[in-house]
Amino acid sequence: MLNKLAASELVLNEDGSVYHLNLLPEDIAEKIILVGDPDRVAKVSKYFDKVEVKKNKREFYTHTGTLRGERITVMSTGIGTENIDIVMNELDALVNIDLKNKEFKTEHSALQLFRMGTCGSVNPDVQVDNMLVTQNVVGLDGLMHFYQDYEFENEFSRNFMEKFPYPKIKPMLYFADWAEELGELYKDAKYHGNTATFPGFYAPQGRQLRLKAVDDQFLEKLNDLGVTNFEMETSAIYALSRLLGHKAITVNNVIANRRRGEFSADHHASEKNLIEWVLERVIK
Ligand code: R1P
Ligand code: URA
Repeated sequence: MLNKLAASELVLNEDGSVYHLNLLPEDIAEKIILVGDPDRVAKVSKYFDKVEVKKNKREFYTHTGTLRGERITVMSTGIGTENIDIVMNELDALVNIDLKNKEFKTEHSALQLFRMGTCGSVNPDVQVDNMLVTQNVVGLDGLMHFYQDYEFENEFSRNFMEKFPYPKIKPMLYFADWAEELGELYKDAKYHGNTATFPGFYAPQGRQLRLKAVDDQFLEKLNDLGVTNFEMETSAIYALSRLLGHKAITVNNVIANRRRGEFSADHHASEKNLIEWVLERVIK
């Protein structure tokens, strides 16, 4: 068969599970909550009616069960878009590739992916401990430069590209094309914003401990370009979802307001609020 994948391309474990996620097709639901922190997985699944699957490898922890009678999965991605490359390709392989024969399935299955994360705001008026849904996202990491066929433009992206002041970085732009279908999850969020995804937490997000960042005005310039907040995964989740035919949305809890120098007074309570807020709206 022309589309049969070699052993080196789609790598499987001895039990037939996908290499990094350590999962079999029956281990995941169609609705998947993605969190960065592996410790957040059990904090989410404790709300499930029951948990049927608990598997992990490296930073990828997965629990699958039911919530109000509906099947649901929660999985940790760890930090960064390079992990999202693995998560998205292996999740897609679980539903769209016949793992035994290593052939593409003829019928496509679409997953619904909900990133439930944390972020910092670059807009002084975007307050900590509130939910922010990402409408547009700009990727300032390099991941999507390695994939073919990805071009996207809208008003936000045209303005961003025209005025972006750092010529050595080539931003990639994406958007959520189903956010409004989501009803309450979209409507009830306090903020709907433009997110920037960075390949680091310190200088890439303008933080300066003992090392200087390239530009002291970094946060202000991003905000002037229409960016509301930043974190480290959404650009890859949105872009690879569009290419692979899945639906993805990010809801981030704002835990830092960088322009005011504020951090959530109790980020554990804030995380609990995020989990309950998202679960109430993902499954009614
Ligand atoms: C950095 O502290 C991490 O927190 C944010 C960033 O995207 C990065 O992964 O998200 P999570 O809270 O989901 O991990
Ligand atoms: N996550 C980030 O990546 N940055 C922040 O400032 C807060 C959470």
